[in-house]
Amino acid sequence: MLYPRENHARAIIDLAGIWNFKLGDDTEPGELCEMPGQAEPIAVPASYNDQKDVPEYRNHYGFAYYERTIRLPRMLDGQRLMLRMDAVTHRAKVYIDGKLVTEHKGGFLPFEVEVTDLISSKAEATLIIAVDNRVNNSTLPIGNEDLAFFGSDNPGVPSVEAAKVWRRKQNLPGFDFFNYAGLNRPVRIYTTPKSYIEDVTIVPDVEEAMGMVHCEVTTAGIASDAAVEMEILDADGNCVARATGAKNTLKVPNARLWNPYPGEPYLYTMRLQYGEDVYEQKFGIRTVKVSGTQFLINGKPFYFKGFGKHEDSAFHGRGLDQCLNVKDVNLIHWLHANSFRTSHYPYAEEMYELCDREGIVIIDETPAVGINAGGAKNPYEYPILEHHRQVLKDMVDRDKNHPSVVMWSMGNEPDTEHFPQEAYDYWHALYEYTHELDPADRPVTLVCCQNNYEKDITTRTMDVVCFNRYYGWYNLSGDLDAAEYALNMELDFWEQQNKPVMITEYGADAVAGIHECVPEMFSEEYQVEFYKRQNAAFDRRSFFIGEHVWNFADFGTIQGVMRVDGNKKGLFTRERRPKMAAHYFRQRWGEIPNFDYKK
Ligand code: GCB
Repeated sequence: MLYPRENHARAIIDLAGIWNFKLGDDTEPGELCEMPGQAEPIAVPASYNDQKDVPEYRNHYGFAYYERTIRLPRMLDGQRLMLRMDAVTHRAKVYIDGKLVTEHKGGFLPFEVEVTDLISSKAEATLIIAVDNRVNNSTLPIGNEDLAFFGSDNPGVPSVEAAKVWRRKQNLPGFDFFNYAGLNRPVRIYTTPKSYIEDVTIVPDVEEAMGMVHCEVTTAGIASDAAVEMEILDADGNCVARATGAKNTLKVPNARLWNPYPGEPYLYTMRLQYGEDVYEQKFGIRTVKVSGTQFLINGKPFYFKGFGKHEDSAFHGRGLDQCLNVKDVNLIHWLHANSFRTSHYPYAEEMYELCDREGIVIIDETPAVGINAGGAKNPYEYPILEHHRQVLKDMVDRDKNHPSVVMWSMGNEPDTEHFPQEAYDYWHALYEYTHELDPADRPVTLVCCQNNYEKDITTRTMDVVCFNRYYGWYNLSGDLDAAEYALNMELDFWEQQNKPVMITEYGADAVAGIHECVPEMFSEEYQVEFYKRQNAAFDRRSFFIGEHVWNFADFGTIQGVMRVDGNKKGLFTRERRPKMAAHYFRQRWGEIPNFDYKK
């Protein structure tokens, strides 16, 4: 799906601002809808949970209703009008003047609906978006349905069955990030001419010094004889290649490649014209390939230095915060990092554009987290496959043109140990599907859970072995000697698989300000020591292609005995103050080049 852009053929009306808001309950709104009672103000885009300090907002369960008036200028008459919602978490029902016009499941990818006939003839219309924040065994991410955490044999504590009646209804996330919900990303109306460019797919390749840019455009709307015109502009706006027709391979002599920073992340622009419509898409010329135990970008072995992140901040929750994104990108440069994973869901499109421009490499992940009941049951019996396929398709469709995206992660920490064959069947079908979906055929992976890696028959078959490990934290807690021993043993196992291997999570909670002479858990010193020991094991191994720390910054989670004011494994605090470990990695990563580190 194309990102909305304004130019002399297209306009955007951004619906950001203060909307009317009202919490509902778990009653499903029908074909018709009106605001359920006295509304309160709410900022869009942002999560609603932290905008008012009451438990009802923070711990809501079910629908919440957003409302505003849309006013359209007459100068847009004759244009096609699209209402686009970039992310409504987790499920949306959209009403115009009280009538249902579309619905959507999945909280991290965009959807849109044509509204030309619904609002263009009127001066104004009322938009209501009903947002459902419930997670369960059929959503991604997964929510726990059986209240298993709460039932027990203790006197006074209700059994699981009794708890279902007695406790208030609530979300029980099967994932370790706060279940922020609402209109988390922009809601916009954009226009196109009635005959319009629907999609563009750009697949770059390089032959000798020649950029070979395969470009395919789909058009739609009122039938037109107009031909698609393609032009590639360099960064100074000069046309370096042009072609006519909906599908072409354009040649760019002496192509300047997109390289991760501090290399040059050079961007070209594909300028498309179709009748009255115009669309411009930036892209980079670069190649990505797995070969033996190496991950090659532009033919050179790349070493991933970075982290898993979250979209998470005070007040905004998971809401788009452009200022924070710029700040984070600058902190990534400050650390001499070169990459991150969009743990555990696709991020806002604006972040990918920043990373294209700033030369930061992305592993793009779906929200498939929590497909794991720790062996208590077979999670592959959950009714999620169809939705998972849809999410993969929508993510690849949305992000396929970004040079920053170098690999797809189909999901995080599924059960691959207790149901090994079921896991293999489920993930392998998706692995093949993802390869089919991506016209550029990027590497595909899943991120493996701390488990008995000898029983897991899935991870070893991915293009890159990605694994999350917490030796010295969740197991072998506090014992860094034992942690080092276990990690080395495991790395020896992975070496036999003859694949590129990277760690996608490792880390220790550190509460900023806790210092100790003898490093113990939760101190900043322990966090540094933990990383020093484990990094030494990585440095010794040539098949090991990257280290992604967990996490870039501290982040909000559900409350519980494992969390003191959220997850504290960040290199930075939630406010982006560096811990000792940030300084340690800044030094370390400053000495590790992007390419040829393991020559
Ligand atoms: C994990 C998860 C991540 C958690 C992390 C932790 O394995 O992938 O979502 O936040 O561990 O800190 O427990």
